[in-house]
Amino acid sequence: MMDPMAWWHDAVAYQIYPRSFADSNGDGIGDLRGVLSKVDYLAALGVDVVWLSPVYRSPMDDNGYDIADYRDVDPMFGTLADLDELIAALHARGIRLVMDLVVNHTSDEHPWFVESRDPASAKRDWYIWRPARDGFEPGTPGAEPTNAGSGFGGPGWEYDPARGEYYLHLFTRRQPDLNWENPEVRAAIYDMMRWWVDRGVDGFRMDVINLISKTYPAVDGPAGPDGLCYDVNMVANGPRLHEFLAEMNREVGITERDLFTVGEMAGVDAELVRSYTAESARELGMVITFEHVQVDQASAVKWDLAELKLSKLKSVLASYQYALAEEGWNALYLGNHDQPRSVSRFGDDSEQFRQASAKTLATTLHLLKGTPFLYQGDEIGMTNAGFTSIDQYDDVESVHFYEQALTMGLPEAAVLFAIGVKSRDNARTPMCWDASPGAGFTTGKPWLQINANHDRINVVEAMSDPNSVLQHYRRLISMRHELAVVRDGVFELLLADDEELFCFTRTLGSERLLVMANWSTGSVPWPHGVPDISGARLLLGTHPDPGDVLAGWESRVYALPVE
Ligand code: TEU
Ligand code: CA
Repeated sequence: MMDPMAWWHDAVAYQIYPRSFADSNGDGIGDLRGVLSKVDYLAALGVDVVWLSPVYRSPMDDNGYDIADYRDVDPMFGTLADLDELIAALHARGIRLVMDLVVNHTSDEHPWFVESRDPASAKRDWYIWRPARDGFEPGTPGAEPTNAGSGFGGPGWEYDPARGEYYLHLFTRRQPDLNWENPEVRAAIYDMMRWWVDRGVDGFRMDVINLISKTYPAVDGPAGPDGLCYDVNMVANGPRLHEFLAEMNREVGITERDLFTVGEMAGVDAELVRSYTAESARELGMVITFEHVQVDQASAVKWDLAELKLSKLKSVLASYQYALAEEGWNALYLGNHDQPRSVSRFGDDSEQFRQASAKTLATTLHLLKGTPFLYQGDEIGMTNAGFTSIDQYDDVESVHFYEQALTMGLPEAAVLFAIGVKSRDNARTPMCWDASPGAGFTTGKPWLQINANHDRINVVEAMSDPNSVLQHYRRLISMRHELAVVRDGVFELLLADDEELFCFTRTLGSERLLVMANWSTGSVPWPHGVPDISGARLLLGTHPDPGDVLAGWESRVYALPVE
């Protein structure tokens, strides 16, 4: 059944990183019973969908993005029965559950991979195996089949003595890439997806899904300083990607069963996203893209910091709004478990501006066309971790980078600074529920240090303040539910070159919204070049008594009078 008014067009999704959300048994690690204890909180916030980051059985080399059993819950998080209970508890509150689907790769402990290491086994072609480079002794330096780098640094190939060949791993060496060219692999994955849908899940967030069909692995790519090629475009969006996505949709019944799908895709632009999300393609519902979270880096390397230019960010976001205006759909986000905290990165996390900037970021994002994704903790304006020593970090990406950078002779202070700004651990510190020593997250020792500011920035505090970031999010979420113009209105960017103001309109028939957001700390006089607001109604604002100047980090949403 094709639905031009898909149910997720006025939905807001909330991402839970279970390890850091709520710990029910005091072992310092969040778990499913912890999530269960917070379903009323989610219902009160008003979100429609929960995306649960992986809870499958895993050796946790990449915090669960390395799966050893797709059909079981890791004991660290609980049991399948707990998950069934969570699905029921969410459904009882009208909230859908979307599972993280990590099928570009498995864990090296997955039985498929264990079997595949035997060249005589039936699963020998389930992963991407290649012999050593011509003229090289297998397992010696430089013998890797190509110079493909892993997403977390170092070679993307690992030699396996048992097999006498190399396997491809675009992430850690404990995350071997599945061979999607093999129809048996695809059938096994679709079967597993149907199993989850039959269990009651409402859709999937698909990890690095544009890597399943690879343009590679045949040749060397342009090499960086370490001789390796890290360019995702060398591997992403392979020739069979449309075919695989359409097949998955058909075989799992994604469109028929009205399932929510969001594919994560690095290395795409707005035109490509339209091709994957157009209804007629019957592939995906929407795509998590990366261009807008790369505007503050100076090269393809995320640690290579650059100043954020608002005009650049606006032009990227607007390019998706325009390209997907007629067909296709946007996933909207400023933060997740892979990105720093949005208020520290795009806003201003100082005492003076933290709340206003968190609200203004939210206003801007939630008034765009698409499905907003709210990452746990952003609704209370949680900040970056503020770690200063490598010992405080856990993330495999940060730790790898630290080791590599020091080996290459970079000064430690600069390396720690870049990690402080960009580490994924910034967003992975425990959710702050209250001001107690364990932040209401745990009664034990948390797996990652709790933010020092949790005495001020926590849910209890946010609940008691009618002007909190949390209350602002509740209003934004209900606006999306109530106003068709928020869901369907045509987007138009105003003042594209302005480096302080983010302004746009949304228009649907005779309804028109004007969003005025000051993304700077300074006061900005009301600009020329925006529609006249005499007779307009202020629907939402961050500041009391709005005047003809936009205060630092002030934002407003107006309903313009009908002509
Ligand atoms: O992330 C994919 C991805 O592109 C990451 O490499 C991302 O660019 C990086 O984390 C930014 O620093 C997905 C998951 O979201 C991530 O948590 C996993 O580690 C990765 O896939 C491998 O499964
Ligand atoms: Ca626990």
